[in-house]
Amino acid sequence: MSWFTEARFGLFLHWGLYSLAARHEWVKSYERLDDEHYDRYFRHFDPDLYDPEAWAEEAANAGMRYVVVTTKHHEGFCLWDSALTDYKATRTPYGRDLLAPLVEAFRRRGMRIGFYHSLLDWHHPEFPVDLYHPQRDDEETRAAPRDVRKYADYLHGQVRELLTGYGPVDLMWFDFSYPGRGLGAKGRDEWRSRELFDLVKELQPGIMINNRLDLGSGDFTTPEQVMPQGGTTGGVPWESCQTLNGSWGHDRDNLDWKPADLLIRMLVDNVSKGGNMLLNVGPDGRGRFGPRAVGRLREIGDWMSLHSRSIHGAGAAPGLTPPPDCRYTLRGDRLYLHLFAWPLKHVHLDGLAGRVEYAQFLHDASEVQPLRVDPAQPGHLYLRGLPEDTLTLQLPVTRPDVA
Ligand code: JFZ
Repeated sequence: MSWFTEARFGLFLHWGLYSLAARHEWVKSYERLDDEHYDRYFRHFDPDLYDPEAWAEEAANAGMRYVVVTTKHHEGFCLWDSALTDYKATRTPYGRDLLAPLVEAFRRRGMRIGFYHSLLDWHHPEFPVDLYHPQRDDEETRAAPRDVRKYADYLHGQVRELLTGYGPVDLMWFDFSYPGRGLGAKGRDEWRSRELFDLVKELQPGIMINNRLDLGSGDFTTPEQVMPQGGTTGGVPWESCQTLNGSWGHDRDNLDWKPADLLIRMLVDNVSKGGNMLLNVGPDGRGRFGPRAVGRLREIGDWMSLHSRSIHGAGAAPGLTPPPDCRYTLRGDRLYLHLFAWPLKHVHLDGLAGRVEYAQFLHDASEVQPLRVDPAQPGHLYLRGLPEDTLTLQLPVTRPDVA
């Protein structure tokens, strides 16, 4: 599983019928759309511009090393040609399997493959109504009780298909459990999580499974849209999943886009705490990433082309505290200092005096000289009195890596 902590940066893909509604992947639940209404997205699903090679290229250029794709989200629609349902891409106007070409394209780029699979299913007739379900508790549902065991059989059967039909799968991302949360609560008993976990490991012995099966931490944990403080997962690998704009599915009118420099700082912050970042793109109904997503991926890629050595294979620097607005990442014996804000002329590094052989900027390999306090120089008066173990580096007034 060392590939996972080596990779540090992955692409999350949320793509399904909700991409046509283009107002959040929870639209069916939020707006309580019934099956008949929601069916319009199924009947009009035809992503004619779908080009997984182009997606894989954008991801690779951004420095991403793995992909996690929604094989099925809560709406129940399947991107692959499942034998267990007709609610799948092959029965839409598009008429073809979407998953196999995606897996091939990303594999060809050397990327690891992850499958997101929703435990919730708002389409399956045996999935018991619960507080999230678009069809809430009513006379009709009480008259025709649903059998969660039958749904779990379907769930296990589909996972078997996914893990036998697409070659090696590196990661399984189940979503999500809500045990003991009122009407229709679901967790390990309903999903038969232990049995499912064992099935996954039997079919793909090398696979990593996330922590949302209600079985404890899993092989890795998945804090969502927050920045963990680090050191809090007790040594379990972790990955924070993040959106570009607060929504996972394509969300046309959303204007809450994070700028690329923030996304880069988020990535650095994750790695400095020993975690991964899984950054989401919600492709649109024609199968495109959209200009705002592409713009950000390319800006991240520009940065990664010069700085990926501080990300891939890097992690936290135990025992070292960076200056304010800075982060450390450590890779072997190389320590990387990330300056989120540019200080005036000097940066003071506690505890590093005598421990650094040589310092340079990463983007152009130019030397960064340490400051040696010269008692004869009046300007240095103000720098005296720094702790003995502090290493002070001299910086240009202007950040050198920008035009
Ligand atoms: C879930 C999904 O509902 C959502 O649509 C998206 O796919 C996201 C990646 O995962 O959302 C969750 C799941 C779990 C929690 C919060 C949001 N949680 O445990 O707090």
